[in-house]
This record gives sequence, C-alpha cells and structure tokens, in this order.
Amino acid sequence: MNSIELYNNAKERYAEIGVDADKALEKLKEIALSLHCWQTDDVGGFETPDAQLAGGGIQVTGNYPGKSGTIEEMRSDLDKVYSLLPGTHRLSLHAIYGEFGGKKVDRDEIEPEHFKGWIDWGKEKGIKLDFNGTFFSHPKAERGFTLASPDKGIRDFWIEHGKRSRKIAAAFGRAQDDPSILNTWIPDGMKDLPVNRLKYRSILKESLDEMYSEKIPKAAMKDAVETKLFGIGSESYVVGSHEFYMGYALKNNKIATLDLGHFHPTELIADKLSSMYLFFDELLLHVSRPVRWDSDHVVILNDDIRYLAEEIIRCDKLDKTHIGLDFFDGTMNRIGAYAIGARATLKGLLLGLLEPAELLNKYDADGNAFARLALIEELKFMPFGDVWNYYCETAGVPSDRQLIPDVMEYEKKVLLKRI
Ligand code: RNT
Ligand code: ZN
Repeated sequence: MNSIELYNNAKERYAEIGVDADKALEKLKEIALSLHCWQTDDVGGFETPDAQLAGGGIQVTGNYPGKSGTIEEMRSDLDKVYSLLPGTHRLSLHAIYGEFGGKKVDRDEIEPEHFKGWIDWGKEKGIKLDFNGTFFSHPKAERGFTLASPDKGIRDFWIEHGKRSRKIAAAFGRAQDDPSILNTWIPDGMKDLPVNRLKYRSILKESLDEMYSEKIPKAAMKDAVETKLFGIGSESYVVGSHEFYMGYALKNNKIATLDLGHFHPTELIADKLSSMYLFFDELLLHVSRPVRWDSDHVVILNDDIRYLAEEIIRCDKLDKTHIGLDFFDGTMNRIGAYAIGARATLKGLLLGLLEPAELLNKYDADGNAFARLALIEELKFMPFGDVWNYYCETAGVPSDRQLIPDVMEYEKKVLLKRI
C-alpha cells in the first residue's frame, strides 16, 4: 500500500472511534513551535572575542563535529532543520546570537540594530521570531547572581540587559506584525544552604519591577518568566523558583514559562496546565527531556510529551500556549537532534488531536475507569504513524524512514566540511 492508501485506511480506523483525521491534520498544520536557535551550536553564540559558556548551570556535553560557528552556518543549519519539519514554525533567539560585526558589544549595549539581519531573515523565510535575554556565560554572572545580586552594579547591568532585550523583542514583534515572546531565565541561586532566602527573592522582585517598568504594547512583545527548581551549582536554592514566578507573573500580568526539566523528576508537568490555564491567559512551554536531572536531552515521544500535548488539546488551549523547545546535545548530529525533538513534539500534538474526546469523556463521566483506561491503551496501537507519514509527505518533508539518509547527507556535504 502506498502512503495515501495507508492514510485512508487509518482514517477509517479513527472514524470508527469518532475521530476525524483530516481535521486533526488541519489543526496540526496551524501549530507553530518556537525552535530554540541554541541547539545549532551548543549555546555558544557569536559574541566577540570570547563566545564561551561561563557558568549559569547550563551544561552542554559532547563534541560531535559540525556545530555552526558563524551566523551563515547557523542560518544554513536552520534552513535544513525547517526543511525537515512539516508546518510553519518560529525561531527563538538568544541575545548572544546578535550580529555584532566583530565588535565587543556588551550585554548592556545590545540594540535592535544587532538583530536587523535576523529580522530580514525572518521576513524572507516567513519565520517569526521570539527572544531571550542571555543572563549567563558572562563575567558578570560568574558569581552566580544576576538580577538578584546584592551588588547594585551587577544588578543594574542585568536590568539594563533585560530592558534592551524587551526593546529587541518589540522590534521583532512590530516587524512581523505578531508579538514576539521574550522569555527571561536567570541562573541565580546557591549551591549550598542560604540563610536568607527572602533577601535574594526580594531583590529579584525589585529588579524585575524595574526591568519591566517601561510599558510596551502586547501587540509588539509579551514577557515570560521561566521558573526553575535547581541547576548545577544552584542545587540548594534557586531564587526564581516556581512559586516565586507564579506569584510574580500573576500579579504583574506576565506569562509563566514551564520547562519540562525544571521540576522534581517525578512531577508531571502535564498536570500543572489545567490549574495554570485557570489563572493565566497564556503559558510558554520549554519542551525538553530531563534524564534524572535538568539535562536537556533531545526530546523524544515519551509519555511526558504525549501527556503534555494531550493536556493542551483536552483543555482546548492551543491558541494560548506558546510551545518552545529547549534541549541541546553536543554528542550527536545537531540538525538530526533538532529534527527528532521538534518532530516528536509535533507527534505528541498529533496524538492529542487524534484522541476520541467524546468517547473518552463519556467513559470518564460514567465513572467507568476500566473503559477509560482500556481505550487509552487501545489508542497506543492505532495507526497514527500512517497519519504522520501522510502528513509529512503532503507537507513535502521526509518521512521518519527518510530522515536518517537526509540528515546524513547534509552532514557529509556541509557539516563535516566545517573546521
Ligand atoms: C535553563 C533554562 C533556559 C535555557 C535557555 C538557553 O535552565 O531552561 O531556558 O535553557 O535559555
Ligand atoms: Zn528552558
């Protein structure tokens, strides 16, 4: 059977349980993931002269050849990545990826001008941009504190960075006629027991108030704050914890960012969504895969992703949920890693869209826990791969089977030629 026949067969199987596969694909097509630019070069960036990862609790391991070392290489890699994904997706940039023209432009000096090339690139490709201030990999972050630093000089430096990041995001939003989401994550915390947890959190609250003091229309940009439980070197205390930012975001009308790697390993992030949707207009997700800790492994289609995607769809909040990716792995072909992670996220969403909502809700309402669970089990063996392959084919991107040769060819032709 060819892929269309397989799809038609799958469509019939789904119709039997009350699911319209065509409709599911129409909806899937509308979903834009925000791809994290930093998977192309292990969160290196293009600052001059020393684009080096200096602390911040972000650990990229691996030295697989071919990482992008220039903006041109990065854009070539991104072109390749987008060509492997069905649908139209966004790009999330970090401040260290500006075009600084070989000059030293410190974080408190960045301007929209440094990102003009990206704005033009986005326009040309039809890719909308999101943004992140970079509050790590910098001498002024080395002591482990940025916005929550008791040192006013350090704090002011990072407040300025945050203000400028907001202006850059706003420039993106205006140019693309669609708000750019600015995510703020800071590494501030302590390896060992603080005795004054309140102090740093009070400082952070004040710094954020100052950083956000300028009113910028939401049509241009929206602020998001990323919560975290712990990091390398901040095992005992993270200033910007989940509770801290839940409170801050609610009170100040910001978006909360949930990163899948930023909670206790047994916490189910999917379960948090319904509570948060009741109180937040919008959420930002950082789709990641923690392995024992916040290790940012390449996302695969595991239960966490499946439950998360299903939950967004069950709550009918696709339009209120910004789905960003956040993983980085230097041990394998980085383009392939991107493709696996982004496609796995889309697959999770497809599974959610292919759920027989009516039937599941009926069993649920009947209190028939057995039938509900049996149907959830049955769904695992439905021919959803045929729907996915058909979707890829109609979108003109490789199927899963074609992905390996396709990525290997790019590796041979492009990546391995890099020094
Ligand atoms: C770190 C956060 C943050 C970063 C990126 C690079 O723990 O998850 O989102 O991964 O900003
Ligand atoms: Zn994150």
